[in-house]
Amino acid sequence: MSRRIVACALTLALLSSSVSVAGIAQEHPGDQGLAQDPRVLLFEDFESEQWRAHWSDGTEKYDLVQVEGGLAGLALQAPCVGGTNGAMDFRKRLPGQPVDLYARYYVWFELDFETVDVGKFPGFAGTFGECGWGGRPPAQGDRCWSARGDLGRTTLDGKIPMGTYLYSQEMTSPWGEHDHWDHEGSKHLLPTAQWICIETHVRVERGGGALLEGWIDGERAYRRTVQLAGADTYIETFWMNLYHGGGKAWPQHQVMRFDQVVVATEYIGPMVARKEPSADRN
Ligand SMILES: [Ca+2]
Repeated sequence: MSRRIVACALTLALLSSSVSVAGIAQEHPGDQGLAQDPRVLLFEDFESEQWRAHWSDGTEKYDLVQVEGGLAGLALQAPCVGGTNGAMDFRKRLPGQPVDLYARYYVWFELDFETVDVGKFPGFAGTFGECGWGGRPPAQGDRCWSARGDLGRTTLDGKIPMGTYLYSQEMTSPWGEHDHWDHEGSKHLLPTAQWICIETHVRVERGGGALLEGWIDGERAYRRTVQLAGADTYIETFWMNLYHGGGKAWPQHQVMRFDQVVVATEYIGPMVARKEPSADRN
């Protein structure tokens, strides 16, 4: 079989097997018990002061703040300090060299949150300390890659474009590719001052081809096949990364919040409400 036919067959197999189904979260109203689900590799609701022990690295200090408006309890607050670029950088190293994982998290931007440059957002990576981030593109056949989230510049009506920031075998510059979600619509424009559910999926084939998918509030907003890396790569980490630039710094002091972070082997989906006890007790 020619390489081209093999590549087409792989693409078809990837697309046909990605039909959206009800997520794991539907089986766990309020995300209760999700942490114990055998399909879940990481559950982080930031309710424990020991939350850093759930993660593999990173030493920066973050605030935990009390939140409301769909979510309750404590959330992680990432400080975006005007005049600087970074805001969040820690990872979960994933066990067992996985190749097919989903990550879901909730994000909240404060009301007048503004970006004036592109930026990095949470997502999966396989950088192995070698390449695939920070202007270190992979050479042909290298195993390293990253498929983090991508932030675009704030639109005139105050929304923030969501995408994938991709280091792959298909990139054409030393810096990652900004691949905005939902090229033909506007679903990828994230509003401020409300919680939004983001989910991302990476499935890597043995030859290094991959399917990338994304959902916003349970609606599919992104799907792409890509030659992600060389053969025998895998998903090394889930990277909680937040960085403004490019070259320009955060334009003002502002905050972003994260909560209900889940990494699992199946589609997770948005959190569903817990059933209230029946009022009729007769
Ligand atoms: Ca929480």
